[in-house]
Amino acid sequence: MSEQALSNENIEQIRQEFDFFDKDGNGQIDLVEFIELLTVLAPKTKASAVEEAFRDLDENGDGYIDFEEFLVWWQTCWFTF
Ligand SMILES: [Ca+2]
Ligand SMILES: [Ca+2]
Repeated sequence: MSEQALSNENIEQIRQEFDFFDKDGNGQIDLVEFIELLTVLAPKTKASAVEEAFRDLDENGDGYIDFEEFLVWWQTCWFTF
């Protein structure tokens, strides 16, 4: 997807973050896991904003964030919170 913008090391690092927040290890971050993630990354984020961000992230609308969706978000959006 955006491999030219990220080195393999960066992707590896993001993968580790993803795995860390994917508590049950099913390869997807659900809303509960996402809330925990945001609580760490952006403690002041409001619950309503978290849910909105989750919907933004979940591009294919299946109710889970997979690694591809996470990667896009990591590069573009998370620091705007
Ligand atoms: Ca999970
Ligand atoms: Ca999804």
